[in-house]
Amino acid sequence: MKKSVLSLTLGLFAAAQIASAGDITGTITLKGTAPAAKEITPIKDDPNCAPLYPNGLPKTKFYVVGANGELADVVVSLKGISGQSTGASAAPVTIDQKGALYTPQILAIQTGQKLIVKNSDSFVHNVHTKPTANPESNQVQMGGGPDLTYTFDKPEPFLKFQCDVHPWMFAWVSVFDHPYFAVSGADGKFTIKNVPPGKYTLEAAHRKLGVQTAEIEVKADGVAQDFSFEVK
Ligand SMILES: [Cu+2]
Repeated sequence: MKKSVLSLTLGLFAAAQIASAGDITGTITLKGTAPAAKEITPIKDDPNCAPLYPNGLPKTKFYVVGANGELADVVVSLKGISGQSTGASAAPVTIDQKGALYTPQILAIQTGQKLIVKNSDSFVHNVHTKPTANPESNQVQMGGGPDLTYTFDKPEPFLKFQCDVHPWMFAWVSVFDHPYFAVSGADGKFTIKNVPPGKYTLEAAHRKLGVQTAEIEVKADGVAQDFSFEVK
């Protein structure tokens, strides 16, 4: 009796191992030299913001590239999947407004997932979304005021957030109706976890450098796929 329970347990364990999903990992690089980041000069004329930067103005972050071409802020996702959002039960994601900048500037969430927008500054921001598939919204948020919470019902790439008070403040939020996406980090690396084995089209999207795709097959132990973007 004990033996059969043990073998059943081992059998279930083996089945779980075989059915287990794999990770998609890779590194994104940039060939060529990205346009140089520019100082956000309007900050020096803003009485609230200028005092925050006594030692030099912050710069634009349209291209975040490492010393060896590692490219951050690329949104990597599986294409052709829909209706698999787990956003309602996923942990909320946060954007902070600090120093009159949005951090992070590029992020990705699921439909139905909470996106919390904080104002860590002592002055007012006006959070204005400019979606293409979801309803637009426009909300004043006082300095240190209560968080704003957003959810989006429809998938869309690079949904734009901007501040109407500080016209240099932007963030872009890609919304997916499935959990299979990631944003590359400062090291250019990304990991999409727990993808069921199968053949997929993998998309890598950079807001300025466009979109690339690759045909991949995810095995039980995952798959690696790199992307290389080029400055034209
Ligand atoms: Cu603002």
